[in-house]
Order: sequence, then C-alpha cells, then structure tokens
Amino acid sequence: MTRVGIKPGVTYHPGYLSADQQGVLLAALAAILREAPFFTPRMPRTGKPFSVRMTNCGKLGWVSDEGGYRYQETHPETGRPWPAMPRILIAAWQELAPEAPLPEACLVNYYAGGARMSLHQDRDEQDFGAPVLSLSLGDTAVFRIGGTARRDPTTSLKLSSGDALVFGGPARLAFHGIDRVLTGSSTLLAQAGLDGGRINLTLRRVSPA
Ligand code: MD3
Ligand code: FE
Repeated sequence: MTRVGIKPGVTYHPGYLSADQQGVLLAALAAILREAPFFTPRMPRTGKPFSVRMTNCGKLGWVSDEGGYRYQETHPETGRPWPAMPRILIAAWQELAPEAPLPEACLVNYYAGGARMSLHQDRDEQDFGAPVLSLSLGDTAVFRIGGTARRDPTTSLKLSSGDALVFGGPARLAFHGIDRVLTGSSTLLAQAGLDGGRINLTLRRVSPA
C-alpha cells in the first residue's frame, strides 16, 4: 500500500479502499442514513446553516447549533442513539491507527452542490492523543492543511474516492478545510441513491482511554 508523508503527523494513503471496499462502505452508509438521516448543522450563536450536511455513527456524534459545538449520544432531530460503527471502519482504524484506543465517533460529512468547509481546527475532543482518520467517497475534493496557527502556510491535496488520511501528533491541531468539490468526478454515490457529491468520514477518539 502506498503511504505518503505530507507533513509531520499527516500520512496520505491514496486508493486505500478498493472499489469493492468502497461499495461495502457505501452500503453500510445507506443503512446508517435510514436510521440517522443527514441534518444541517448551524453555527453557534448566529444559527447560520453549514453548506455541508452531516450525520454520525458510533457511540458519540458531533453536532453544532446555536448552543455550540459538542459531542452527544443522540441524533439532534430524531433523538435516537447513533447507529453502530460498521466493521469496515473499525478495521481501517485498527490498520491505520494501530496504537490508538478504538474510535468513539464517526462524523459523516456530505458535500452536495457547492458545499465547502472553511479553514478550522478540530478541538472539541477531550483527548488529542489519538489521531483522526479521514476516508473519502465520491467526488474528488480540494483539501487544504496548514499549521497550528491560522496564518501558517498551507498545502493543498486532492482527495479522491477511496483515499485515507491520518492526522496525528503535531498535525492533530492543524488548521484544515475543503476549498471545493469537483462535481461529477465520481459516480459512486449514485449507488446509495444520492445525487452525486462527496462523503467524508472522520473517525475520532473523543475521551481519554
Ligand atoms: C486535520 N472534514 O469533519 S477531512 C471535519 O473532508 C473536517 O469533510 C473535512 O475537517 C472533510 O472536521 C476534512 C480531513 C481532516 C479531518 C480532521 C482533521 C483533517 C484534519 C483533524 C485534525 C487535523
Ligand atoms: Fe475538521
């Protein structure tokens, strides 16, 4: 398997998931979406909607609304617990983050149309010791990562369907975002009844082991 160092703490695994594995993951996602549909997160205080829609699986899910960013055990609209994490995700975590305790949360981001995610840090977890694992499905996206200060220089990387990225150590608190999605670059998501776009899954440890 190809493994590319992007900067300290960031490892890129292009084509980590085979076409068959992407199909297995997408089928598991379709079942997750029936139980936990995408919701539209809103910005703390202002309530401005995100362009990215989200859902989660695993014990904890990340949500955002006027009350702030947080992890919680239930879907913000249905009130039901998040669906379990599929085995294929746990297997990927064990292979790519073998030292870390098992993930507690998997955030599923859906980018349709012109959705993007502005430069931010992920710091709502109680423990930054474990890495974050990202898996991409569907259309290719232009991803950008900088340093731990917002003004640090950034590097761009195209993330395609099946790619994995691991962010640990000095990169765990790096600023990052999605500048744009290349609409129509993949037909994979149609298999799940979605009208194109991109899905990103991020697996995380939230609390100390
Ligand atoms: C670097 N998602 O959900 S994944 C997010 O493609 C998020 O949906 C983007 O940023 C997406 O918070 C980027 C790559 C990623 C995820 C988490 C990170 C990079 C990271 C955490 C720390 C450092
Ligand atoms: Fe992030």
